[in-house]
Amino acid sequence: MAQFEEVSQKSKLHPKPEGLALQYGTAGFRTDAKHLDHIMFRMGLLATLRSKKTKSTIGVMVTASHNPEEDNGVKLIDPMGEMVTAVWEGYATQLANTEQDSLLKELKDIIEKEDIDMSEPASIYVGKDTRPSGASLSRAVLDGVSSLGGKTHDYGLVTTPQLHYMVCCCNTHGCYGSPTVEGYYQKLSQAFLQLTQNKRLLVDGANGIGALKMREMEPFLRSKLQVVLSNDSSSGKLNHMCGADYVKVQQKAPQGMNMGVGECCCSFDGDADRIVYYYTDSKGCFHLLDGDKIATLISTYLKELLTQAGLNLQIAVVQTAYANGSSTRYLEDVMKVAVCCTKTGVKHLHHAAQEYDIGVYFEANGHGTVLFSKAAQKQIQELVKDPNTNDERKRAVKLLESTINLINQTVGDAISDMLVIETVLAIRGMSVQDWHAIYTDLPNRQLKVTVSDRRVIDTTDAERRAVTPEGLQDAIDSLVKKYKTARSFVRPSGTEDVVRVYAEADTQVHMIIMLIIYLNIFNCKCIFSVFMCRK
Ligand code: G16
Repeated sequence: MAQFEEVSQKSKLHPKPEGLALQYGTAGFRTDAKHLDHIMFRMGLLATLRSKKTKSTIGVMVTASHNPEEDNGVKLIDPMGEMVTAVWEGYATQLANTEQDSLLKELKDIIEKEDIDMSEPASIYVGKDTRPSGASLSRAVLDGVSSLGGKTHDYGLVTTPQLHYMVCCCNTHGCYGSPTVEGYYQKLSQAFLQLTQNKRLLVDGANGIGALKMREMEPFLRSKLQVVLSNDSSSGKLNHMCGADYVKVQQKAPQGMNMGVGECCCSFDGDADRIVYYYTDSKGCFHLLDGDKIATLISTYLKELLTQAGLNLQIAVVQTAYANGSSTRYLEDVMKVAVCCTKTGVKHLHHAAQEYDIGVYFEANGHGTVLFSKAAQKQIQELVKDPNTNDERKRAVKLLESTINLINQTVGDAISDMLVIETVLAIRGMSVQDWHAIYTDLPNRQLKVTVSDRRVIDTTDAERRAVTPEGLQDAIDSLVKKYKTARSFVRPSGTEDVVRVYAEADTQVHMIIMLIIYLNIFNCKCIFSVFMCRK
């Protein structure tokens, strides 16, 4: 077939380094950008097959999100804006790792297994973040798509959530919004303007795409939100001493931000799909409001509105093992909402959240959103139109309706989440300090440790227990039982070549002792300082 002839020819321009093997990890492929050209070409091929199979537009985002600037990566986006399914993640890994001379065979195997009609058209949306390697890598994606006869729309520089949104808009034929960056700004800003009063916020753009897009969006917000942007991409390095991952892991403010006492601040990550909030008090203490606090704030607000509107919809919060124990206890015991725990990776949280009328999902690192089932949205819309609804119920249900429009339901979105948080704080008349005081986090810390092969660690129970290597979990258990409310786990990262270690305990001192013993268990180098703890 002529199509395969073209794949064969073009693939020679994107050769796979022999022996190199990469895995479709927590959020796609990620590694040093110089190893990725063949992966991009092949993901262009795979996205084209996925598009033909689903008869829908598929997204390909070239980004390594929170990783250092030298890395890059790629994520595939399914028709409704969600992450590609696990089966296709498997195909992605197979296709990425097959040697050059068996590429066509591998491609044909996928076509046969999935019974793909190759005469179907294919449409792929492509986007990239601001990494210098993004331009040539996204050209490799386009090459892959065109060699299988697919059509592309190259959006150029966009945030990851913007591309997810665009894919969903296209496949719902405009029902979710217009598939343009301007359409995204208009949808979110219109909902925001209906909901809130004038606010001021310090935003750390991580020297990434989120900063550029925030600037573009500002006119749409008509001064209702005065954004003071730092790490705005004009000079500093992407994610270097700034951004949501740095702030969350280091538990300190980013460099380059001029924070006044008590001022409300937030940080995006490198592709603007995560957000964390923070402030410094009059004693100079830094206070972090991470994904757990965000989930609590938003779910409390939604629960109140449901009660006021008289709607009987089930609301649940989805977390991961990284969720602070205090947040889980608060949600279950005080707020009485269902809480469930999944493996790390928004793809897992997203699927769990789809099981509820309203699923609020946030990883502690600030990656998350809220999903409303179709039935829940229908009930809300019907109640808005019902002439017999009294004023209090009408107000509540209208707020719910506008909040839905403010949320990017396709994936965690720093810009959308920021607008939701600002709205909730304004409507509930809360300061960032009031929000922080809802519950007190247990002292906690996350470390990255390097080991020779992180894949020797296998986990179970939503990554809360290590199955291998033998003896590791026993060592953790005997350590944890010495301290009150202590909890700890270890898991291999799916985006970096490190092992992540998490510990929390009733006091800062206990938590630090646990981590020091941990380092002995691993007998390896700690990348981040254990002692850079909060005051
Ligand atoms: C990605 C995923 C997140 C995950 C994070 C870290 O975030 O989308 O769900 O929490 O990686 O994953 P791991 O601990 O496996 O390295 P991002 O913002 O980098 O795309």
